[in-house]
Amino acid sequence: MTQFDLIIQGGTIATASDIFKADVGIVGGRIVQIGENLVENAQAGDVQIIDASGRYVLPGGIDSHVHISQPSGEGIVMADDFESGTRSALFGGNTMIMPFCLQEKNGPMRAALNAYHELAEGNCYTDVSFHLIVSDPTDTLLSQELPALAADGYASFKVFMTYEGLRLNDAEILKTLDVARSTGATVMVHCENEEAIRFLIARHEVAGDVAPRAHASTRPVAVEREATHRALTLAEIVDVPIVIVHVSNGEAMDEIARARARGIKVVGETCPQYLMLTADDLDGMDWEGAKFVCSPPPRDKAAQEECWRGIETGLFDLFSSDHCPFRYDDERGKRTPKGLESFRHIPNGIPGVETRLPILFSEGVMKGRIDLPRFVALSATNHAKTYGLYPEKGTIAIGADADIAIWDPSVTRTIRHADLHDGADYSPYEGIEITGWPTTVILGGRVMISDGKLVGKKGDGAYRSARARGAKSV
Ligand code: DUC
Ligand code: ZN
Ligand code: ZN
Repeated sequence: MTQFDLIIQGGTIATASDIFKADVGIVGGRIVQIGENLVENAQAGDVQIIDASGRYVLPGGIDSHVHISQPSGEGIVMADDFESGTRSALFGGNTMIMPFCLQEKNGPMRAALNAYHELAEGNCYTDVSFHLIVSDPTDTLLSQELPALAADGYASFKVFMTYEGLRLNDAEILKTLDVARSTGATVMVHCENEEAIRFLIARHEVAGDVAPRAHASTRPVAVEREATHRALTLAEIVDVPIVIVHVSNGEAMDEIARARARGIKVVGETCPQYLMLTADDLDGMDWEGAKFVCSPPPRDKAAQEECWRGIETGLFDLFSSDHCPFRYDDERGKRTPKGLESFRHIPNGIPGVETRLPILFSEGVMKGRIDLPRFVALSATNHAKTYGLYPEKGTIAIGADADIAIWDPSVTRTIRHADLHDGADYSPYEGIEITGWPTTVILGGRVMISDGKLVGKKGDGAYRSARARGAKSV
């Protein structure tokens, strides 16, 4: 007989492969038993019991693409720090997020990482792990820092093909991919052709076309398709797996499918904005379109359907929020004075860490587009597998961390920013009707949200290191 700390009783469990009814027994923050009648067979004692009948017991969400407290240019401040960002994530059914640590130009990555750890330390409501944004691939970074960091569990790098001061050229991307190949790290790529964007921006500004809508017209599908093809080709040349992040349309998806057919290992990611928003949302009055400025931009209804097809068929492995929050009514956010003069200065990114999973559950599972195992794969399991956290994270199995979200499919809610918990002042998904919400969230065996109420504490979440590909779990 086992003395459990916590038993989740009578729920329907889903993993990325199965759905079954069983109880979950937890000891010391881990799942130790999955079976029938655990309460009846448990050793008497001080055990907490959660009745999950009528609800789904799912792995806590892992959002592997989130921006928190990231330096975003002069006079611009991100709306979330680790406290508000992880709190919001938790309310959205997540038990782990993976934000980005940005290397300063001419700066060592370690220094940026130490500063980032300091921001997170003691402030998190979920577990966190970090990706490293490579902005300055010096010889020292490539030959010494990144290999050492990958060995220390910082095993995913992000590179940008766009943005002044951030983008890498092809030679630099090749070198970074090569480090990933030798260290087993994973490279995430933001695919947009910077030269083409600059050309289009200049053309729009000359024509006086400077409102937020021009953000979408200067970053058309072709810009993303070309860069996606190029990134995949560079990975093919180096012979290393690659993650194509925030894919927004069918043409970029076709590039991924063709690359896979050539034998390239590609992980594809899409996000809620490409299922729920279109470029028309950038048309808002009084600069309100700025609320929807993100890159790549939302496309059209046909592209939304293509992205749904990728979700349904398995072309996409990851569904992430790309939460990158700026306040709207704020001169340090979307209404920065320079941004009011031209769309190209509007901070890029939208909030969504809390609404990612409710949107996928409601629009995907409840509307019959995907089943629960696919929801689990897209929301947690594949993130853990891609970034070296599986099987401790991302599944419900004996020995796994007891990171669990209990979903009530009968709850209906309308998304209102006033009800969310991030630091922004709007939601791009305001007014969308949702069916199903995570009502109880458990992190490492500790109940953090109970029937919709926060009962966990800041600091209950902690940094978790990942493993490079091929490294063994200890
Ligand atoms: N890319 C991201 O991944 N997030 C926000 C902004 C961007 O361009
Ligand atoms: Zn990006
Ligand atoms: Zn992002």
